[in-house]
Amino acid sequence: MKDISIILFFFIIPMAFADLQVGFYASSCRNAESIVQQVVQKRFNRDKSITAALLRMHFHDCFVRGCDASLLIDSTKNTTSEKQTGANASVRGYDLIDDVKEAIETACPSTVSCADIIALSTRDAVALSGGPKYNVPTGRRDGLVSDSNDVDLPGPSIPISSLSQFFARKGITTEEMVTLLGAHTVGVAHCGFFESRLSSFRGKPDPTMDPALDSKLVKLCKSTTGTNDPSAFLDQNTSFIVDNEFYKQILVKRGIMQIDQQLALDKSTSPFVSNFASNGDKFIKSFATAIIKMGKVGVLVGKEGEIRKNCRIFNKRN
Ligand code: HEM
Ligand SMILES: *[C@@H]1O[C@H](CO)[C@@H](O)[C@H](O)[C@H]1NC(C)=O
Ligand SMILES: *[C@@H]1O[C@H](CO)[C@@H](O)[C@H](O)[C@H]1NC(C)=O
Ligand SMILES: CC(=O)N[C@H]1CO[C@H](CO)[C@@H](O)[C@@H]1O
Repeated sequence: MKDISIILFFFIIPMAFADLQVGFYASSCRNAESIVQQVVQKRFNRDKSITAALLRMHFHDCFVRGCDASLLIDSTKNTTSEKQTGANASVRGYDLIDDVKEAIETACPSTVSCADIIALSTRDAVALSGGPKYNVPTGRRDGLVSDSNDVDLPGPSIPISSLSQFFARKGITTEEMVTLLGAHTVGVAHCGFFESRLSSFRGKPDPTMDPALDSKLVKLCKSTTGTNDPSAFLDQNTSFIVDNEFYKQILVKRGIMQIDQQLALDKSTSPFVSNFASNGDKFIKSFATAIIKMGKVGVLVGKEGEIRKNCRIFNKRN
């Protein structure tokens, strides 16, 4: 009995807690991180919105089954994968991941996971956009399941208390949640996600929205048609820069989505918002720490999962 517990302790337990590590590919694929950086840089040069795309992709991947690239799997005739759901609708950047994967497979076949490619690409794009430069622990493995029924992400009108509970279930504190939502310092939201806040919809102004912003968004969303849903920058001032401007904007009622505006109003989150708004360096440092932590949620390591050859398709099994 004693022997068995010793065996369990030294072999099984360490496997279960096997952790990610910075430089995981240093010997197996020496250039992995520089290849990722080059492809991301190339894309960024012609499309600065790639940073927003990757941040959102990273979040949507990590908060369904864990950061296992399950989001990248395409649906088939028989299966509906994660990306094919309302919540994920409009997650973009899949083609950038394909480009990185192709470059990496050429250098080191079947070595670098798609899950790590998401984390590394996001890191590089954030740095290019004025955000923090940080080391990303790697060693994630790619998941073997992608099912649209697993997707249970909150919408933009969820109350803050429920939002905190949602993040707490993944081990993320309320302060870290406020930090992660600082990702809304880049990128856009389509009218469909904030229209219900507008005076045109409510018949009267929303007292939590700057009237000038309301007028601007009413005009924008008027042009909505069946297939065309216009979008607004989530950070109305420095829309392509990863900085603390998002927090300053919500303090002056210029948040686009309800969830963003509520961060500045709810007692449980407003102190963090004020703090980040007045301390840009603190936000930048905290954002790096929070993204690294998000990137560890529910990861597969060791011999779990697989290293996909094509990020959109599970490897063939015999
Ligand atoms: C549970 C909390 C969150 C909710 C309800 C939420 C909701 C949304 C919604 C509705 C959009 C607009 C999508 C569109 O119109 O295409 C959006 C965009 C975005 N979200 Fe969030 N979000 C949350 C948390 C996060 C987190 C944690 C991150 C990253 C760390 C993130 C990053 C982004 C980015 C960068 C965009 C812009 C995407 C683009 O330009 O394509 N969000 N979010
Ligand atoms: C789809 O489902 C059918 C019937 O269950 C099965 O015969 C077929 O092999 C499946 N195709 C794929 C691509 O999984
Ligand atoms: C926009 O951001 C810049 C740089 O952070 C700041 O100096 C300026 O006051 C901001 N303007 C508005 C209208 O918020
Ligand atoms: C990229 C992608 O597959 N998006 C899907 C998200 O969900 C909507 C609604 O279910 C689909 O129409 C999109 O194709």
